Order: sequence, then C-alpha cells, then structure tokens
Amino acid sequence: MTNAGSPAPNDERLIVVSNRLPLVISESSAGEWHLERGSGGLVTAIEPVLKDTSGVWIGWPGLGPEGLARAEGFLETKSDELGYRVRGVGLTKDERDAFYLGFANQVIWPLFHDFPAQCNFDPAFWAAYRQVNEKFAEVVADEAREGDFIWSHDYHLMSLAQELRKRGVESQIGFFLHIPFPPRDLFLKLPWRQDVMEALLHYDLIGFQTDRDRTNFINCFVSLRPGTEVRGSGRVMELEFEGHTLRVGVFPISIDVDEFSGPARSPEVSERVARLWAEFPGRKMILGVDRLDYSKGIPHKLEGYRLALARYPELQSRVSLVQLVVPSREDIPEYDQMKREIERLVGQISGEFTRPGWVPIHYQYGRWDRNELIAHYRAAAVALVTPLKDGMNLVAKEFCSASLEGNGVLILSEHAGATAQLQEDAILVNPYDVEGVAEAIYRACTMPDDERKGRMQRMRQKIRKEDIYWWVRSFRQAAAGESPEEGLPLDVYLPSRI
Ligand code: GDG
Repeated sequence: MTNAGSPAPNDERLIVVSNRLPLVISESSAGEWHLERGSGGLVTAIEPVLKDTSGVWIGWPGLGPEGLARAEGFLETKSDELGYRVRGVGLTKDERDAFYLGFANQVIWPLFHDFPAQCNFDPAFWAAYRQVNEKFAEVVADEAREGDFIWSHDYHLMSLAQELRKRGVESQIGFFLHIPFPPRDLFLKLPWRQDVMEALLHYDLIGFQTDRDRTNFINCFVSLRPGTEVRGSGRVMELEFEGHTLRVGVFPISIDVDEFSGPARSPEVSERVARLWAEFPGRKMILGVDRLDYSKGIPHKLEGYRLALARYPELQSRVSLVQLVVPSREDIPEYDQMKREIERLVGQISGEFTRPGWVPIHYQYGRWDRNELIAHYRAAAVALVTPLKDGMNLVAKEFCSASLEGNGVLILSEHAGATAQLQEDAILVNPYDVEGVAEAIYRACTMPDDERKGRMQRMRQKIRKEDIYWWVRSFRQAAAGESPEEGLPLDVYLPSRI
C-alpha cells in the first residue's frame, strides 16, 4: 500500500472526522462487544495514512453516550489491532434524530440535491446540528495537538472548524464535501445561510467534487460576503475576506481500482459471471444499482426503460434490466413512499411486457455482498446510472473498473459529478428527459463492439489516473499549501457534448 501514503506532503499527524466511524460496534445480550469494520475506497485510502502518521479517526460508532462509555476499553484494544486510534462520539437518540435524520437529511441533503420542496426547515434541527457539531468538536479538541492536520468529512460537520477555533485549536483544518454544492438561488433558501457560510469560513481548505460545485460555492460566498477577493484559477483557488484566506479546491473522489478489478478476475466471481450470462441467454443485461433515495432518480429511470421497450420493440426479449435498490434512511416517511412508487412501476413494466421465456425487469430490494456486486458489474452490458443529482457517483467508476471484458457501456446522468471526468466516453443523459433516456438505452444496446471497447478503455484509464490514492494525496498536498499532484484537466461539463 505504499502508493497510499507517499509522497506524503509532510509527516503531520492526520485526524479524520466523519459522521460515522469506519466501523460499527455492538453489544451482544451477553455483554460482549463486537466490531464490524467498514470497507470501501475511502477507508482503504485513508487507513494507511492514519497508520503512517499515528493518526486518529473520530466519529459516531453507532452508540449513545452510556454505551460508548462502556465500550471505551474495547475501542482502545481494537485501535491497537487497526494500527490507528479510533475515538467515538456518543449521541443520544434525540440528538441523532434531530441532527442526522433532521438537519443533515431533511434540510441539507434535499436542498443541496435540488429538492427544496422536500426540505423541513425546522429550527430545532439547526439547534441540534450546532449542538452535535459542538460535541464532535469537544472530542477533536481534546485530541488535537499542534501540527496536526484535521480533515473533516461531509455535510454533517460544516460547523466543526468554527467550534474548534472557539476551543483554541489552531491546526490546519480541511473539509471535503461529498455531495453537490447548490447554486446561489437554492442556497439562499436556507434560513441559516449566513450561519453556515460563517461556519465554513473557519476552514483552511474546502474540497469539492467538481468545478461546478466550487463555482456555486464561490458565487454564494461572494453574495453573502461582499468584498471577498477571489484569487487564482485551476485546482486550488483562494477567497480572501477580512484578512482570512480560505482555499477552495476541486478533488473528484474515486475508488481503489484494484479493489474492483482484482476480485472481478477471481475464480469465484468469474464463475458467477458465467452463470449470470447463462441466465440471460442471448440477452444484454442492463444494470442499475442505487441507494433508495429521491436523488437517484429511480422512478425516472424506470419510465425511461419502459419507453425504450415500447418505442424500440426490437429490444424486447433482447435486454433485461436488473435493478438493485439498496435500503436507506428507512426512518424518513418519504423514502417508504418512493419505494412503493418504484414497486408500482416495476409491476407496470412486468405486466406490460413479460412473456414466456423473457422477464424484462429483475428488481431486488436489498444489499448484495461485494462479490455479487462485482459479478453484476462485470456481467452487465450496460450500466444505467441516472441520478437526478449526485456529488460524484462511485457506482459509475466501480462498473468501469470491474468491466474486464472492456465492452460495457456506461449511461451516465449529466447531473452526476462523475460526468466531469467521463463525459467524453459515457453516453450522457438528462435523467428528467424520459425520451432521451429511452434513446440512450437503445444506442447503448446497439453500439458497435469497437466503439464500446474504445470508450470503456478510455474511461478505465481516466479512473486509474485519478484514483482514490491520488485524491487523498492531492487533498493533503493542497492542505499543506503545496501544488497538488497533477491530474486530468479540470473539466466542466458541456451539454454540447451530448
Ligand atoms: C456519497 C455521495 C459520492 C451500493 N450497493 C451495494 C454496495 N454499494 C456501494 C457502492 C458504492 C456505494 O455503495 C455508493 O456510493 P455512491 O457514490 O454511488 O453514493 P452515496 O452513498 O450516495 O455517497 C456520492 C460519495 O458520497 C463519495 O464521495 O460519490 O455522490 O452521495 O461504493 O459499491 N455495496 C455492496 N452491496 C451493495 O448492494 N457491498
């Protein structure tokens, strides 16, 4: 894993702070603690840096304050095994409800994903958000030493730096926003827009997924802080306001490519891929993998598929859509309504098109294990990734990395962050345009072999060039005031490329 931490910008200790720890701990009825480790590219890329710098990861371990107090000894022992320290922030059920389900997921998530009508601007949510950010800051401030670099993640922790400064922490503090940053007119709907901007100003570096998000942020910042001087261009820019300099950068997140291409090659996955192909004889598998969320545009996608089958009858019997919907935020009522709407549409497609020997849609609500997911990526002829809005969308990159035959076609929403990097070789769609989606499905399913291979090869190269290790290095370099490692040219999505 040497490529993960080197070249390190310096040997400063890294403190990572995220809403959730990369592990979940639970207590059995016999009072024994159990730990389940998280996986995924972010954890894989950050863990080696934490180990190299004797770093710490701070977050919520899924426990309340009392549970956490009882689990402290267990966490310490586990820290030795992990090779870096983990520290928990215990949250009560009320805090969790108002901070996480409330402010984070009923205010910021819908607003930043262009769904203002889904927002519940309950003032109690904002109060809880501040309070929980203070709680996180208490733990981080207790941990932080001079010379540390504190890296806070995502929309749950926008006030963290402000709370840390109040507690006298002078270390460099960086923030990465995993979700989009909204355009000015949307952000201005937030009743606490000034407070949120003020809070963000206390960071030294803010990273965004795309140039579009950064531009939105700068526009909001300048509107709310007239007199701001905007300096520079390229990957990292500077905002100067009343003597404070805030650096703002573009760092598209990615994956550890080998974590997908490696298992995709394994005998177990290869055997599963062969069985999947046998289950779809003479048919192309179109794959959709989405968390249950309105931002993922699953009903729009199903409408597009239905129209493709109706408008291009030659696709009937020749393609099948495998759609996995992964349970998420089940405590929020709107998510349950959306699930019912998805199931109604699946039923409609099945009822309209199924015939002996052919099932047009295979719908699953659940979670696959990693190898099952990778087998589907590799077996699929087409991936249908059509979020209405998405910070990046890692499924798109994972599909390309596992597409070993190199002939899969990626249909990608214009409104996913991944479009900035993959726009030349994916088939781009506006997910609101059902006819456009239907046409893209037809085009993907009838694309000549050479074209499919060329497009996929170029996308795989790009994903490898700016992988998750590049992402960690370049963010840390920018935070240390160095020029970040060169990546692909900063690309802005151009609708004319469709
Ligand atoms: C946020 C932003 C941004 C999915 N189904 C299964 C499964 N997954 C894994 C995928 C992928 C991850 O979940 C989903 O990542 P996304 O990027 O698509 O979306 P969010 O969860 O909304 O993440 C997003 C991301 O942060 C990173 O910055 O890209 O825009 O919203 O890794 O593989 N994994 C397994 N079984 C499944 O059934 N094992």
